[in-house]
Amino acid sequence: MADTQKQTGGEVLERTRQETKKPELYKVLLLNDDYTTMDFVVDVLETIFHKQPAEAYRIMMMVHTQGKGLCGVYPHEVAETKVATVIDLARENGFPLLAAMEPE
Ligand code: TYC
Repeated sequence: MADTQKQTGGEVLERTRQETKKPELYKVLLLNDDYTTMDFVVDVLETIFHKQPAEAYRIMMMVHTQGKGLCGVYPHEVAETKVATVIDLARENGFPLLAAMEPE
């Protein structure tokens, strides 16, 4: 018998646990540095995180002034891919920009 159901006389009494798990979510953050250009960070936020220009600029300035800023919240595998894509694109363009993920 499936462990999700209890039965008596062939009838289903109750479900004993949830069948669908909520995905664990992770924040993706950009970190400040002294060398990456502001324009490049805005471009990253628009292309990788699909932000509108004004929102991309706001997040970039948050990172610049506060040291880090939230780009989005994603399931684990998506967050990992975003971080890797940011770092790959930054290195291809000669910038030391860093991104990180942490549990929501
Ligand atoms: N501090 C950088 C500068 O003055 C700009 C910058 C913003 C860099 C955000 C990284 O995640 C960052 N050119």
